[in-house]
Amino acid sequence: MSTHRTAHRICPLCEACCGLVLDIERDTQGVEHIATIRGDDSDPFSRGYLCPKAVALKDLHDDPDRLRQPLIRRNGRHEPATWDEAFAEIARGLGDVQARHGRGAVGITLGNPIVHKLGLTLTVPTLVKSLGTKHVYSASTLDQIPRQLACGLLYGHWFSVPVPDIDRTDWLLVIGANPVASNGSMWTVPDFRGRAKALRQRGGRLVVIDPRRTETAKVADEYLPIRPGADVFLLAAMVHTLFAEGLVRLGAAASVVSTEDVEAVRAAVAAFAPDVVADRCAIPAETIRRLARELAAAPRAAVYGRIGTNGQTFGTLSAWLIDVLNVLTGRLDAEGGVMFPKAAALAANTMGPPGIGRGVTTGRHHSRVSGAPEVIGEWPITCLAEEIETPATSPEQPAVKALITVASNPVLSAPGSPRLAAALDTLDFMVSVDIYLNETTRHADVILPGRSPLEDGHFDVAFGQLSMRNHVRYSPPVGLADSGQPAEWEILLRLSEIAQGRGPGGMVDVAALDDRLARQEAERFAGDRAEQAFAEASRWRGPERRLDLALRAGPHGDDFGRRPGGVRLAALLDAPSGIDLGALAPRLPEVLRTPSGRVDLAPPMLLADLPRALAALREPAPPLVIIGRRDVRSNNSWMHNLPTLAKGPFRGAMQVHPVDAQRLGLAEGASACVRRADDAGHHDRHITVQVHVDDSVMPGVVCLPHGWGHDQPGTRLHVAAERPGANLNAVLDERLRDPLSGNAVLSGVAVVVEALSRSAAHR
Ligand SMILES: Nc1nc2c(c(=O)[nH]1)N[C@H]1C(S)=C(S)[C@@H](COP(=O)(O)OP(=O)(O)OC[C@H]3O[C@@H](n4cnc5c(=O)[nH]c(N)nc54)[C@H](O)[C@@H]3O)O[C@H]1N2
Ligand SMILES: Nc1nc2c(c(=O)[nH]1)N[C@H]1C(S)=C(S)[C@@H](COP(=O)(O)OP(=O)(O)OC[C@H]3O[C@@H](n4cnc5c(=O)[nH]c(N)nc54)[C@H](O)[C@@H]3O)O[C@H]1N2
Ligand code: SF4
Ligand SMILES: [Mo]
Repeated sequence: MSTHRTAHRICPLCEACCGLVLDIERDTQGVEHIATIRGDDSDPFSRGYLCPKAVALKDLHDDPDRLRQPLIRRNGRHEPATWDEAFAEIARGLGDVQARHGRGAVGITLGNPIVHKLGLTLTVPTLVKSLGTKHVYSASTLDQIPRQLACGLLYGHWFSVPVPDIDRTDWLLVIGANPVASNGSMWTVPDFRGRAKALRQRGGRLVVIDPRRTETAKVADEYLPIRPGADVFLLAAMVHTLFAEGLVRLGAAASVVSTEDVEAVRAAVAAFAPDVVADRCAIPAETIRRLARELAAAPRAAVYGRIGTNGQTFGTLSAWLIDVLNVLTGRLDAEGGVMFPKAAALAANTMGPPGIGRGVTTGRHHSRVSGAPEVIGEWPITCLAEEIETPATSPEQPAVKALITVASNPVLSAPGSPRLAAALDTLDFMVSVDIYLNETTRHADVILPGRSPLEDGHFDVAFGQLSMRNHVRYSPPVGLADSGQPAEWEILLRLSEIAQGRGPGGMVDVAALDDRLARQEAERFAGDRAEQAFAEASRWRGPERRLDLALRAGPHGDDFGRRPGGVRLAALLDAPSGIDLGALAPRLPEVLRTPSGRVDLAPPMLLADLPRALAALREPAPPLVIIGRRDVRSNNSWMHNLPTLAKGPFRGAMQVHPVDAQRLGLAEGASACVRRADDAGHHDRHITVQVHVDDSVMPGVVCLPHGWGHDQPGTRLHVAAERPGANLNAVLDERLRDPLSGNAVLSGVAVVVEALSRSAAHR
């Protein structure tokens, strides 16, 4: 007879961080497998919500293509190897590059799943430090770095990002985000749809601004199409209206925003009157003025923008203007406005002296070829290809000769991917810490597979800092059959020892290194109680031990016994659905870490970028541009191999407005060639797409999701390869960036589309 048990699990697949309950069945042979996955109704944060991806955790755990053993490339083929062989090969390959080109010649790329895995989150910094390289690249520069830069300048830390207090607001503007499909980003908000419905039921209003009538737009009171890339103009014009109509009212922020800064903002947007920007935005001036008035008049209101506003050449300016709107209408730090979460562990804005700090700086060094400034210690990932291709002219500034990729797939996720793929083939050595043999890792000499997320404990370090309600949750390993693979934190510690020249992996004493790191953490967090704190935390190892120390030292922690009843890891084990810590509460001025101790509303770096926007405003908008999209059954580049999600209609088609379809001779299901408008002769940059005629995109805009293109030779993604789709980033231009943050331009790039067939070439 089979028996059942349940396991609680925070979903690691997106930023909503839903609490799940797994029903685990033990069959007559004594083998356990996942029977069902459902939302955890007792979870105080996600309240039972889940999306279709949660169920695919089972597919991921069971996926026969998911690597369980290291691979070493021999004679162009990836062959299974032992862990000792793999680490020995890495010690040889990396050591060789370091000896010949210097330590700085080893680059690293860091991908999105890192932030969803505790072991990776806590250990990646150790690996990066051990490399001693400036060649650090991550998905941040394809994503949220403009938002982090704007918030860093205003509030003093990269991770002090206010989020809409959705459950108490009356008016919410969502611009360049589609939380019904993406489930929220830089804003951990499970069940956005349900919360939006509740907002409307209590008489509130949801407005969506997007070039596509998205799933979120469909649940809104008002939808306004905007021409891609025009957000900076629209937002500046809304700020302009607040000043022009005397609607500025700082509210709670009045004591922390200087009059000089407010006046500097007024002057900075003077040229962006609604009548001036309306045509470029494709939004009437009177509508722009009305939006500003509604925002100012609502009892409680918030403006939220996400990747649609970040992935632009004015990404940082747009991110900043969103905060300016919130500040100038008294929404910052106010209930129902945008508020700062108070995370239970590891949030910089809960550590150190409150209310003041060092602030943020950028450009401490610049990339070798394009001269892009470092931001948060990184260069733009769209610079990686040129940094590999361009030979070094001095030993102080090495080219990338070896590369480590950690949970990153830039060959599909970064613009200019064919160029990057070609560059990867010229590396002297490449290692990937990844779970698949895919479009990027196929270039690696050695692949080290991380294990199934269900084998590890889970805690969200980043998303507690972005949550719409304060809470704390931890999931222990689910306890299915042991794969025998090392944990990823062990893999990364071995790599960091190898990078320091301390021998092949077999020789490295990972346990001793882990002890050392935890001891340092105990001293940092527990001070004179470090010895006891270390001993108590040592019932765990690795990330859990460090997490316990951080929780106890955190703002809700037990302060190592001084605050009985406070949070510690053992208490979380006793609360499998998590602990609610209440609605967001005001945090000004304590949350600030700016040198001034104020909200620096008018950072000179941003004011200096506005003339560039004004110049762009005078240029005509291109006739046809491409934008991206997300689908709830997909996640960036790597979930197309999971059968539960892959089945059903093809989700990688390019949407074309009927008017454009007619003009271009494109029929439903036909195939079309897409290339960049300015790209003469780069044949590898043409992609062939399947057309879907759809009036949800505005005329002049075509829409294709990123993360597809699973037709590369030498990969092992059997399900994904059946319907590979086309790689949007093969068409986008790696040279287009936001100069302040280094973020890639992912949207609004001019393209040419030509019909290839009148009927469906592929499904
Ligand atoms: N055109 C366009 N491009 C975009 C975007 C866009 O909107 N438009 N969005 C951008 C954004 S926001 C992001 S975040 C990036 C994401 O881009 P990346 O950071 O490259 O992340 P993914 O595409 O999610 O690929 C994740 C990689 O990690 C591996 N992986 C998955 N789980 C694990 C694990 O548990 N352990 C390990 N070690 N590896 C794992 C997968 O096999 C895959 O290789 O894409 C960006 N690219
Ligand atoms: N199902 C699913 N969920 C995901 C992901 C996924 O791939 N699939 N990825 C995760 C990741 S890594 C991230 S970063 C988040 C992103 O979360 P979101 O930012 O919500 O992501 P998108 O759904 O791409 O929404 C961006 C919106 O911007 C619009 N847009 C494009 N260009 C412009 C423009 O110029 N102006 C304006 N105003 N809008 C524009 C697009 O049409 C799109 O609707 O989602 C996360 N969640
Ligand atoms: S929305 Fe879906 S993928 Fe995201 S955390 Fe919840 S269940 Fe997981
Ligand atoms: Mo992202």
